[in-house]
Amino acid sequence: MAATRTFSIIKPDATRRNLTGAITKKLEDAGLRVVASKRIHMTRDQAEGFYAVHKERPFYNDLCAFMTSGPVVVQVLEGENAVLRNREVMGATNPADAAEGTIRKEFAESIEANSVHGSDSDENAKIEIDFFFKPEEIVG
Ligand code: IDP
Ligand code: MG
Repeated sequence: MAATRTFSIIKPDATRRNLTGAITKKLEDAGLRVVASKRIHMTRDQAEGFYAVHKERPFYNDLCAFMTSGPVVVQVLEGENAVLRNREVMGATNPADAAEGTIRKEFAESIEANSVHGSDSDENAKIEIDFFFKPEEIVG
């Protein structure tokens, strides 16, 4: 099967605790390859645009505040079945429900500060990659 791509964010709770390398190692050990990566401080506009699908959810404002509270690392990951593979290694949204060995089980602080984002479909992966990366920034 051909490799596909997904989009990942290492969130502010994780960069604050210097976990960029530890989380990236988990992604790599899961068979994913980092083909683009940059550390940025998201603007409020970027956070609101990125999470627009959650606009009506009660946690939307807090989530946008959290995602702009410190640096994040946005990444493009490549591998077989990349979206699903990444969702598996991330673990459940709420770390209390996350399986052993997953990133969120090991590192997340709370349902909000849950250390990583990962696209939930191939279609959204493309939209999210395009939101943060120019084609020439991705080197497979
Ligand atoms: P996902 O990140 O596992 O795909 P989503 O439902 O897409 O989960 O939610 C996006 C992000 O919003 C979560 O990763 C988390 O940071 C935050 N979030 C989700 N549900 C809650 C909640 O009930 N309270 C606070 N924050 C939440
Ligand atoms: Mg989601």
